[in-house]
Amino acid sequence: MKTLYIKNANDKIGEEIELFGWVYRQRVHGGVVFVILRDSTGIVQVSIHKNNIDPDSFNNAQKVAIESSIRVKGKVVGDSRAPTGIEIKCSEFEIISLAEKFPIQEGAGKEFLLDIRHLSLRSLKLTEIMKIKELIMQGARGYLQENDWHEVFPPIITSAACEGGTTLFSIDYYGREAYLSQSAQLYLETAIFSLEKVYSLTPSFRAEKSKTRRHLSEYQHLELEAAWMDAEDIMKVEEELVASMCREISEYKGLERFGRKEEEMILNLPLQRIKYDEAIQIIQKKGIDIEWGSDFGYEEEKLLTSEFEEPFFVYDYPIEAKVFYMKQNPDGKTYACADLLAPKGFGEIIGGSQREDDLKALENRMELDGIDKTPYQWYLDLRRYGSVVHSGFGLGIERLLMWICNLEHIRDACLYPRTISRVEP
Ligand code: NSS
Repeated sequence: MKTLYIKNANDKIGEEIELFGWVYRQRVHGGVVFVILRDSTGIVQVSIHKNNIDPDSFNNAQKVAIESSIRVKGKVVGDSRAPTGIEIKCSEFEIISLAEKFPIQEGAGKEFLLDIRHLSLRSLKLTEIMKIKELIMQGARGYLQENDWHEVFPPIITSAACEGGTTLFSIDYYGREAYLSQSAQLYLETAIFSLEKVYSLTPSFRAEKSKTRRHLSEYQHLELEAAWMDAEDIMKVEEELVASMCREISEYKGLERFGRKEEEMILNLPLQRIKYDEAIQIIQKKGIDIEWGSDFGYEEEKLLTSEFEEPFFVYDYPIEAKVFYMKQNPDGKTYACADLLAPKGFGEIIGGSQREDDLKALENRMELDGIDKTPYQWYLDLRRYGSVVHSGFGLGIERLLMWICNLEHIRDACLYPRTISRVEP
């Protein structure tokens, strides 16, 4: 049915073409109707002249409502006044489905737009964001393939918490309690004994009580886990992966609408690294009373990251700030872990660490943290049968996208944001 997309119309100047799409704008100007046609690849102006077209087509164009689906035929001409520099001089205008009055008007409120996300996601802004999301994943997959990472598909329904009990969603699993996955990490750790370098892209679920501009209850989680890599090795992987994702979109024209320049998406490796101790000092100097030992909240990260222009690592967090599975440093106070933080207030996009590979040390840490070992027997087995130095990390795709597209709120980084106050549509 459809053989040509709007983006290809640019190469067809002087030719007669047929396009299918939706009415983005329509205005009548004397004997001419101007319709801005939209499809997945962009917009183009179509002019319908009363004197050059059959009366039915002209009537259709006159009455067509925004978001109606249409078919147009016409000659492509260059026109510097048109939004994209070309115009279709229409010879046929067919309404495929006449839309009712579209409920979204200029100046519509944010909550209303979320209530009708199924319609508001047609906006040019959200369309670009979704394309950029797809492109950064292409960049990631390119890197992962080139470097021999294996994709695996871990379960979403789980029996053991990865990131602590406070953000777990529990479900009734045939009368037993099970959980929605917070992270695939523990399962990925099991897979490194056969595949060595593995990754997965899965939804992760967090029953986040905090209502900030960067917390979702469901998000896309890209996680990597590798045998024979220590904390230092995995930081290199993290920065190379993020650099590949950014490079993939650096030349993408759609970035401009978010105020991003191509060169900002070319990261200078190695990325800067600061120790947790130094990060604490920076935050304290800015007047926040934070003690050594706390993890950074939204406000602290905002202050800290406002000092930086590019993503940077904060490493060696105190044990009390992080999670039981991490490898303890010889100082006995910190973990061999690192978070990657996006600059200018955006904050954490990656959490990663070397893992505790010693059975006794891991059991000891779980006891100290008051964690019941029963549901983790399979996880502990990994330290019983051929344990190996290994590391991994998780990258929140929407967090990265939020930084890349300069988004005010993380909800615009997903099709249907799930937050503490929203599960519809
Ligand atoms: O909790 S993390 O810091 N780490 C983990 O889940 C590890 N088990 C991952 C691993 O090593 N395989 O989450 C990782 C990232 C974090 O840096 C954010 O970018 C993102 O996941 N994240 C979120 N994004 C959106 N909304 C929420 N609530 C959220 N929580 C974490």
